[in-house]
Amino acid sequence: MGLRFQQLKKLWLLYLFLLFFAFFMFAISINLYVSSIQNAEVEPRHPKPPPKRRSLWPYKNIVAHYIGKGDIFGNMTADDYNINQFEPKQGEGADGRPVIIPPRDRFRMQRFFRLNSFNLLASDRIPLNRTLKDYRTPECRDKRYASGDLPTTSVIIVFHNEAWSVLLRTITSVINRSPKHLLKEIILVDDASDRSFLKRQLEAYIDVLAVPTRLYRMKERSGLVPARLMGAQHARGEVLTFLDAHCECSRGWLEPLLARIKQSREVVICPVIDIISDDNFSYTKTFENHWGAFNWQLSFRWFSSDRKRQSTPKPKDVTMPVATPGMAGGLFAIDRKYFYEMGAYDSNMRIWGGENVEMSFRIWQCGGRIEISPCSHVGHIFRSSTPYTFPGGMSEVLASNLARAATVWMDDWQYFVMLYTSGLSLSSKDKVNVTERIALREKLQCKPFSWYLENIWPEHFFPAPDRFFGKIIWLDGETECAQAYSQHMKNLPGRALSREWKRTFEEIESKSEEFMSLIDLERDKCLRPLHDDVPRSTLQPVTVGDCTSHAQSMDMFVITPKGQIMTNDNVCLTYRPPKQGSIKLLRNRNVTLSNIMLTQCAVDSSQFWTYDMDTQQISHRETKLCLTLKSATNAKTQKAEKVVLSMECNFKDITQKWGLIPLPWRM
Ligand code: UD2
Ligand code: MN
Repeated sequence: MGLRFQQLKKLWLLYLFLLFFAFFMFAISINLYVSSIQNAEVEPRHPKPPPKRRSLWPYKNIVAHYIGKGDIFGNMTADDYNINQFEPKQGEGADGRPVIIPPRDRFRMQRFFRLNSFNLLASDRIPLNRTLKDYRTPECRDKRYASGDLPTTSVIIVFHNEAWSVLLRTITSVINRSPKHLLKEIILVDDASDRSFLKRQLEAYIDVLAVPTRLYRMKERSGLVPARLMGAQHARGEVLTFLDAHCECSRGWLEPLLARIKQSREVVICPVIDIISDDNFSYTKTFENHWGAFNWQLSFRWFSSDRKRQSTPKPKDVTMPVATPGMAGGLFAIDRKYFYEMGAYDSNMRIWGGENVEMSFRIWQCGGRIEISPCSHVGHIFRSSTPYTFPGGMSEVLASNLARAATVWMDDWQYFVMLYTSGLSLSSKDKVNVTERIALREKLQCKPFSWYLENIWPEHFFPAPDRFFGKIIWLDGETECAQAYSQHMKNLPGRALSREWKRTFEEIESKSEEFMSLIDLERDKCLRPLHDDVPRSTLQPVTVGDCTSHAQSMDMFVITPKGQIMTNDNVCLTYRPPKQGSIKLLRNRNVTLSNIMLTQCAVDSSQFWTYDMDTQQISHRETKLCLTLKSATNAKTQKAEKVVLSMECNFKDITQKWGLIPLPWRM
């Protein structure tokens, strides 16, 4: 009897153990599955400005972000979308602090993250009126605005399937942190959401708010442009202030915007966009001196080189706005009548993307200004993937929006964008009908795109008539291209001039067809970053590799008449000697530590180069060292790789010979 009981007990224990083990494995596999979907395919997306903290390099100022594609919701059910789990906890997220999800909820947290591409559980714990710090500088805090004199505003918020707590926290922050007499109304436009809590429940909620709040609904999913246009139509404030549906306005955000428009109605004014973490909802202040522009594919980018502020009696008044060539797009204020005089928006832009490019070019080229006010701080949740569907296909929609902007506003440069942006081609132009927008450009007598580049964005890294644009190939002496190129350059008359960029550009231009026809993308070796996928913010070593397009177009270069060698995203070829110790290391061990890097452009002697047509060498102007191709061992992988360094020049050295092969960029 005793024996049987013992056996039974063992069996039971075994059974329990197996049960537990099976459950454990199940949990792990689900976890892995969830995270694998979250890291699904990616594509370029809107960047967030760098937070205000010490960075490793002075140039660490661009943060790229990516869009997720494909099956967004996986195994979520309608109940999951429609349930509203908002349950605020006193003091949670106060002063913009992060929210920590208790371990028992981690699984649910991951699951619900995918609904909005942010941590919904974290948001659902934070009260709608959580406190934030005062993120303004002392100078901004001290500034007084004749508040009685400022124009009134309608705040317009469009949304598609926004989370309840996030949308309502946006609205609450607008109400609580705007002077009541300036806030005429809040206008919500629902771009055909299907979440059930955004129906009657939302209507009932906004009915009793302290500020008149109206809700309009799009009949069918259209995109943020048609939705904002609908909101603007119903607005009665003198100024339209647009916000994304996942923002938090901080103290004193509104007055500086309205004051600037009061001063000049032709200014489109943006706040500084701070970062609300998509992960824990902490609020992080960003730099005040940021400004924006676009890369070769017209994606918005932040930059931080110094720019002049609006002139004032006081020199260097840090409360004055900074002019910005581009706007991020989501957060800005504009005089209502001026908005319409300037052509509102291109109403044929669908879903998402491109409208900020179009508006940036249009406002500047047609006589207005775009500025960022350092005294106005609004937080925005930057996400690393898009949580909603893209009717019409993400790349198709984006391509069409961008083609519209480029065709209307970019003159010669439209071809450049269409040639070198994936999803676009020269025929993209024929697929869009922009007659009305071109008529608008004529009516407003807008300036050409060249004027915009030269005057509004002189730091730009696009090709231009007085610049070289193309590939820099290594003349290994063997390929047909290398031989023909060297032969041609050697036989030039007037060698005295052979080191002037202008003269070089003319020579290359005159031979462009011939050089272009010679290049063999398979065999020739092009100058390019050592890694394909490195983030734009770091220093990248340089190598030579195959000439077929680099993922970020960084195998193509623009050279300015002053000798800066630039590539996409404001990245420049830079002489940067490694620290003393590392030079020794370099000599002894032959590892990948180069004194040549690709990093953020700056007007700095480390970034000026000379080309000698006679010897086909590229040398750093200050140190007179020549670009040289060397084999080195990667310190980490121990693999041999080719790295570009700068070394003593020797005109016989075949590893120092470079050819400039132009590429077409305009018709
Ligand atoms: C940025 C802008 C955004 C817009 C976009 C380019 C900021 C902080 N955000 O991307 O405002 O200019 O670049 O188009 O500058 N929405 C709809 N219907 C849609 C898609 C979006 O109503 O079909 C709403 C959405 O709910 C949100 C707003 O439009 O409130 C902007 O969308 P987003 O947050 O996905 O854009 P974001 O911040 O990545
Ligand atoms: Mn947004």
